[in-house]
Amino acid sequence: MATAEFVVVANRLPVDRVVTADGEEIWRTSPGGLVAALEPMMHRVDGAWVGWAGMPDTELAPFDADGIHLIPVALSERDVTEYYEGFSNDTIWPLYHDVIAPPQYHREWWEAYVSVNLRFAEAAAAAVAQGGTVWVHDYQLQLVPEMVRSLRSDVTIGYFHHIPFPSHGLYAQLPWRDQVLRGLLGADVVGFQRAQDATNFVAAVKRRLGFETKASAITLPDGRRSQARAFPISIDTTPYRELAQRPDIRARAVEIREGLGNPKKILLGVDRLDYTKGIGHRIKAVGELLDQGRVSVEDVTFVQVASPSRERVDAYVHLRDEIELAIGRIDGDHDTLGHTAIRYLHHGFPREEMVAMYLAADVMLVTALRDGMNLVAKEYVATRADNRGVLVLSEFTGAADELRQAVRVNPHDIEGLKDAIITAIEMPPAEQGKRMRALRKRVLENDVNAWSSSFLSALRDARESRDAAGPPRPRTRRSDPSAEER
Ligand code: GDG
Repeated sequence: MATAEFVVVANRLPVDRVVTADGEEIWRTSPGGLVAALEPMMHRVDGAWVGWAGMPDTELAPFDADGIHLIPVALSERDVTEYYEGFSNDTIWPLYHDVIAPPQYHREWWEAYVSVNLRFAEAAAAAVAQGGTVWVHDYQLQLVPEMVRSLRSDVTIGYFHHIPFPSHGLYAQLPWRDQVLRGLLGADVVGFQRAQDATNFVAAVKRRLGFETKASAITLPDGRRSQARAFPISIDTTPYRELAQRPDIRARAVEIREGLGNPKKILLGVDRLDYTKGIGHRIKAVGELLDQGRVSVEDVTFVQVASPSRERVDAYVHLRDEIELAIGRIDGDHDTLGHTAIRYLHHGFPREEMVAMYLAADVMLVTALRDGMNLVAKEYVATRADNRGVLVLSEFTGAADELRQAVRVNPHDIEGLKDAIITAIEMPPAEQGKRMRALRKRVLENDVNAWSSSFLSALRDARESRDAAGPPRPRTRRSDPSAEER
């Protein structure tokens, strides 16, 4: 029965099924950027979440977990291969991250993407109450906004894109480029991380579909309007601030330092093991600093947490081999029995342990080659109530638009990256404090609640202006190529 006033649609439900030590099967909140961003809001509003439970070939009835009504969408093993690992993670992901890895274009992957998107759209359309709101998330579901609209013209639809939207020169490669734009334009508000992403989208719409655009506003041929704007995502700062104050976690940070042989400086990287994150560039820079004697293994330890990700996609299998070979060589050349140059951890950690690592880290290295936002940068800042520590931040992250007082780097420039690492290692405490205070002000004031409130308020405005304008009226313009196509 369609009763939910507010429906979130995302590829994954915000839970994982785990078996406890005593054999009991329970649902546990799963890690990841999107869940971290939406979980606090879902606890506040009376809504439903449509998504995949993470297990292929499993039909599940809707259920409640932690006060959230969850509506599972079933995916077959083949759907996972073609829609998720294929089209989402091996076509769209590399294309939208500036073709850092070559995107694979396969027609059968596209067909799977269309049919799975329709399944999500049907589940959302069945769940949402009359006149309710549907908020669709991310690049796996770009066709869902238009599909929901065609099934339920009474609802307000928002879409938020967590990853970059590329310039037209790259976007134009996509064989299904016009269909994807039309899919997104089903939303009343299309949200992006950075102003540049929104600009790229509006330019693609104008160029490919010939629709009328004015700044962030797009007018469709039926007279309906869609807004494309930036809403930079953030984190729920409360758990990070609270965990960072806990005596046991502070003690754990000291223990981590001791376990590393009490180096003078600890450098830290925390990423999913993904080729967009620039882990290889970071390792190369640290390796060269050691080779050149600009840092010593006794004084500086680099800890790299690389949580396992997309392990069945070829590009990720190769990346893991490359990273592990590079680290093995550097460690082999520089380690002593008491000190490790690069401590590499290829597994996930509980949030408590992550916070202890953030507290132990003198320098946080975020060197992504392209990243929608990068929440790790914001998490590090949120934990540093001591106003110590230095954030080295790639210009190619969404976070760089906001976190201006970080040490900014172009990760492709290895010499520049090495100099930035040295600057961070040597930064006097007063300078660290000045920068960290400004970074903390920004992150604490613009948290995930501010993000979701501003997106939802834009959706409310869109609904009000739609109601005021009345039902859409078709507009035929000779110059509209979409009209010719129809
Ligand atoms: C996508 C976009 C955008 C990582 N390892 C562990 C762990 N994590 C947590 C981090 C952070 C999250 O996962 C990763 O978020 P990021 O933003 O850094 O990156 P993506 O996963 O690529 O996220 C990105 C984001 O969506 C949100 O819109 O910012 O640009 O690519 O929260 O802390 N958490 C725990 N253990 C780990 O080992 N507990």
